[in-house]
Amino acid sequence: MLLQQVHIENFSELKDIRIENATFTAIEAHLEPQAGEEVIDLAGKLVIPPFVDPHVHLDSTMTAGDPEWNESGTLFDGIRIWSERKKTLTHADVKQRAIAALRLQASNGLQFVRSHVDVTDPDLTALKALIEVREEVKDWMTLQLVAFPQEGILSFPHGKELMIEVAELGVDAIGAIPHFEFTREYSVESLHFAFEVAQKYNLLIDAHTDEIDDPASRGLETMATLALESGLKEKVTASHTTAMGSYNDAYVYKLMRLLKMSDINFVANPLINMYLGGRFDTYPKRRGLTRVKELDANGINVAFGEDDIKDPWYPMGNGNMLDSLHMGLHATQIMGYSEILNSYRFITHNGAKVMHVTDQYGIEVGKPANLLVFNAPDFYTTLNERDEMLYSIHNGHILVSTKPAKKYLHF
Ligand code: 17E
Ligand code: FE2
Repeated sequence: MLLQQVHIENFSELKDIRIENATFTAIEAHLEPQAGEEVIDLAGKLVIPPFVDPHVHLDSTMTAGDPEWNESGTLFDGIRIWSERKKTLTHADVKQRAIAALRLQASNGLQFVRSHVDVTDPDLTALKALIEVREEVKDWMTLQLVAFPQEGILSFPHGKELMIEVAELGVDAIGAIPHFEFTREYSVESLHFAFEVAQKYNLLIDAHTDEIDDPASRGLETMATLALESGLKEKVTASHTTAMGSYNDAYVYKLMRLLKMSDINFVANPLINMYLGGRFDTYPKRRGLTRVKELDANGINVAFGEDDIKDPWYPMGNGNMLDSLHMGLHATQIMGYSEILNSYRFITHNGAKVMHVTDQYGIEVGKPANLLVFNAPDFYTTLNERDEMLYSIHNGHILVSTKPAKKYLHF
């Protein structure tokens, strides 16, 4: 296949891209079509690598309103409502909803997704279903699963045993929820335990960390210290870290040195952080996001996730990473022109780094032929105008194509 005349990642000069045997084989200013080669003339369209969602919950997706809507909009009501819905989960129910959400995500250009899966369930219904889903979708979606102890490791009956059981069942990453544990001591111990399990089973770590507007919630410093001292470093991801939006500047100054030394990744979930955050404030009202701009300026990897698609923690969600990004740029004020132009990295390259898939990711000769084409010349225009995704190409095959709708003005 030959894609003609595209702007790769906003690059002003136009390039042709050749794909053979599921791989990029040439990227040049001009390539002559070969006999029998499929040619797509893209005349000045934007090409970027596929979208990555490094943080979503596919076990709870599409359950919003069942058994009740989260009317308060707090994290804690979300956990309460989900713990009711969890009692009625079946294998088929989880698979059907998860695959529907993944198809929606794929239709919007996602090719890499990391799902947290609640494992505070003695039957592990959701995890067993999602392990099957991971296999069933692998031709069109790279899916990673995180063992997420929603109700705590130390604070849930047999929480530690469950984490070991799921490590043996075959997850990609170990999670934790330090801010939800009963005490600070449990919080610290849960993180030590998560690191021990990850090391023993050679897994990545991705913990919901300090997802609370409480400046005293300091799981992050423990995570970063363990990452540094264990050597797990960039295999570790701190998700949410919204308490950092409430930490004082003197503490963050000190913390930043440790964060840089630790090489850990961050995932912010702008839609959900804005929705759940600040719920106990009157005014001034906090935005509930971590310090994305400052972390990024310090060279620390930050990606954006979608977190929820219609579940007890968020009534909306459509599987489109452009929504997360749009909200994230506003909430963190990363909105200089070149910042907007280059902001696709929060939902592409930075997420690929979180998921440890960079060896198979990016538009370079020799890499798997995965890319998106948008109906605009650059990413600033794409994000602002929500121009159509014309193609999602995966391993050299067209996974999704879109015919732009035509609008008529009758005046
Ligand atoms: N569970 C949790 O603890 N936090 C979240 N943001 C979601 C589930 C979605
Ligand atoms: Fe989450």
